[in-house]
Amino acid sequence: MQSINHFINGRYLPSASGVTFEKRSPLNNQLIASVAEGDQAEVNAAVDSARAALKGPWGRTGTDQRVAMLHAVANEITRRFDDFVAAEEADTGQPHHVIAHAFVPRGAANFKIFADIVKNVPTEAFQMDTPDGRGALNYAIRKPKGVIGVISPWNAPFLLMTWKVAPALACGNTVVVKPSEETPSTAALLGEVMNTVGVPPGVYNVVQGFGPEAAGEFITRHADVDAITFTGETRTGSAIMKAAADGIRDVSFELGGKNAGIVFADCDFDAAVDSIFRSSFMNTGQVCLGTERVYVERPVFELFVAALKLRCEAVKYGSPKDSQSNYGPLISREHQRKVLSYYARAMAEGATLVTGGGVPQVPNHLEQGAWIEPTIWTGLSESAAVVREEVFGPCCHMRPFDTEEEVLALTNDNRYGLATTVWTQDLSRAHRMAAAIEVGITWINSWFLRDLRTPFGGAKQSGIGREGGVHSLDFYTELRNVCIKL
Ligand code: NAD
Ligand code: 6OD
Repeated sequence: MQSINHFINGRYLPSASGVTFEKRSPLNNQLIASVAEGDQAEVNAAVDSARAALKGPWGRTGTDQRVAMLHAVANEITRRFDDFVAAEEADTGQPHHVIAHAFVPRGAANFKIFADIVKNVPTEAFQMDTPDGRGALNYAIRKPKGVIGVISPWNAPFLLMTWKVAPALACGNTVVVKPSEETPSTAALLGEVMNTVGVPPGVYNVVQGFGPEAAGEFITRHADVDAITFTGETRTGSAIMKAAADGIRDVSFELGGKNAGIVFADCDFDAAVDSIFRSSFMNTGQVCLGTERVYVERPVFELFVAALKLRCEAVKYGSPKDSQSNYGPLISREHQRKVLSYYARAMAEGATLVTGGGVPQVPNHLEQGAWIEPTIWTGLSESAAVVREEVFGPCCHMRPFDTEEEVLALTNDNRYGLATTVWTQDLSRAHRMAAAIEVGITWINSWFLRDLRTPFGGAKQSGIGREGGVHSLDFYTELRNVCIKL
């Protein structure tokens, strides 16, 4: 069994208290790691070391050198690709192809893209008139915000953590990261990479542990943390926002979603089935951008339901090491209980079960894992819990629609506003829909196609702020204006 420690000031350390917690495999519930459980002492040490690095070598590192170091981090992640894949597979149990093709490569890409953006993006300048006719020049400079608290979730741990850490470091900040208690491994492993490429101690710190009244909350409440970037549940975002109010600290939030997939009858049917299957069921439905509400134009509704059902019934449950498997478990038995309670609620509220709805038969050695069937319902009203609330599991409710206005109203009638996919060959309609849907990201005839230069974030209760491209610089730097009288 592995031991996973904090990474503070360039060193791996246990908790001062000696307290640890268990990390169990989602595949079979076996104990796979003992993880140091961080408390106020570890948070204080990590924040102090982050502050010292800012005042020390990191604060004196020029942009070129920082950019080169972050490229080296990306290259080292790529060199140690198999280690990161193995660590993420152990923590999440997700299929090898998802982790090796979608999630881990993004870790390296995050470091490269933000290093390049910081190097290449100019700041603004304005010349102005003055009464004496000599004028003045204004120009903006960017300064790191300071010590950034990074609180990240378990569903795509390495991708989501580096999506915050990379721009923070590229902008010259230091970070204190609290990975999810469910997925401690890749954040810990990244410390080795930082040491190998010579990132100074204290620039990247990791405190392992829990959220409320624990390491996560202590980071968000620490007076010397200058800003907090968080990905996770909307409810947690609300708690963190209250903590950040003390000291008026800035926040960037990527929160929950209840995303709609909208399928018009004129779409490329096979491509739409393929993509909606991925968006609803990839990563066992544990994707914030995933589709849990599917609206299909009536003429193709029955066909679409049947096609998606077939895809669900063909999944192969198994461990990442099994090359035949293409479908993993949920993150934990606790999350399995939550998702199953939604499955029961859907039936109690009168759903018609198209497929799934329970725990699948898996080989004996996996029986204790957090397995769950991909599930489709029809026939529920829009007020049903699984139509309104984020389940964060492999499930969707499907409903037919007749008009563009109707599906637009259904789509927007939700407190979340993260992402939508629209399937149609009619370009004018696609543009109309994209402009009217109240979300941060609309994909037309695609899903999860990510250009890291684009703004990413949620509308309504799906988030605050935008990250990605230059938008990340707006959060991770303080933009100052300098006005020179000429
Ligand atoms: P979560 O909110 O339970 O936990 C996220 C992180 O916050 C964990 O590290 C946890 O320990 C920590 N935490 C919990 N309470 C805290 C507190 N009071 N103070 C400080 N830290 C605290 O979320 P999760 O279950 O890990 O992740 C799933 C959720 O994340 C879903 O709602 C999903 O939609 C959302 N998510 C959103 C995006 C996005 O980009 N919008 C991306 C991925 C996941
Ligand atoms: O692609 C990204 O940058 C991103 N934040 C993806 C989020 C996935 C949610 O599960």
